[in-house]
Amino acid sequence: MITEILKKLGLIKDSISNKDTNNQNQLPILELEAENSLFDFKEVTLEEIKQRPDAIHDMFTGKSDGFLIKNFMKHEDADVLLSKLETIRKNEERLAITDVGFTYPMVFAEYNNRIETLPDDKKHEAAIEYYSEMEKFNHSFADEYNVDAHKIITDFFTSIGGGRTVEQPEGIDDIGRFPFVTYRYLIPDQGLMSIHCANYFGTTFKKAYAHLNRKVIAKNQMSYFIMLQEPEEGGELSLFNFRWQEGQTKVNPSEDNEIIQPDGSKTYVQTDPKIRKNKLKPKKGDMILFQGGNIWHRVERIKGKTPRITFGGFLSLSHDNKKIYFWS
Ligand SMILES: O=C(O)CCC(=O)C(=O)O
Repeated sequence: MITEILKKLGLIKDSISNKDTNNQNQLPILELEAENSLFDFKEVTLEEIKQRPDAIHDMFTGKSDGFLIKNFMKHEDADVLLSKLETIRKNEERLAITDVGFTYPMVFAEYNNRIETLPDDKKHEAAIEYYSEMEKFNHSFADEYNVDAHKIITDFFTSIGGGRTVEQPEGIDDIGRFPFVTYRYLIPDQGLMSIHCANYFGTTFKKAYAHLNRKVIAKNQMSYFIMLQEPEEGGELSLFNFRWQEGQTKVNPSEDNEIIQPDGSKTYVQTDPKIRKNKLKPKKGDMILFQGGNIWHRVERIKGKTPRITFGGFLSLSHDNKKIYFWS
């Protein structure tokens, strides 16, 4: 069930499909990396990005595409978060398990999709339970996880938030909050996140996004993630010189090659000679913050024995432009 939902959300794909071929009669993948940077994407230190006090708004409006922030998190803190995750994993504490790994806690869109399967008279109660629990997760994170990641990330987004306040969106009936983060664990030789962008999810899974849209301008939302554990090989973030257009879709969320255009024509990212990508390879402790709403992107398949583990979510502005919301 959870696997199906994550497949629907495109966070996982069938492990048997698309290893080294695309779906055009099994042609070899020709996907090419550009030699130059295709984006206004900067590698910066924490001090350097703080010289851009409205960096979040700049990404939202398209003035900038993103940043790789070196050494955002101390290795000791990343290790503490990893060891806590290991305990959670061993105890199998409500992991959102997929055929390529798991997320923890459950991402809001997945939870909302699960709620849709409940009888009508149970939906509201279940939503309230989720947002209340997630508010507790946010508040107790420092004590439970021994790293105040909630404050570290909030303070950082405040420093580049153009004077806006920074918080999590409120839940249904303003009860509880969205989770501020999720761990994303991808297992070796299977883990990948097939090509996606948040605007695609937002328009494809309207029900799951309905409440979020009331609070947040979800269109052109940004993504953030911190690399906690690098895989031996693969797992790069590929950004394609291919942007979201209203009406684009995929045959299913786990599709990794074919994008259906608004006029019904098809673009094959793996073989289209006009399409290029930049691959970004964050190191442990680095944060990537980018315009994941409209840049089609993929987390490349992992190789080797080490799982890839990231810690991240999404961010955008409130409708009155006074707040930055971040959630997962
Ligand atoms: O957590 C990650 O590594 C990838 C994040 C991503 O693809 C996204 O935020 O859309």
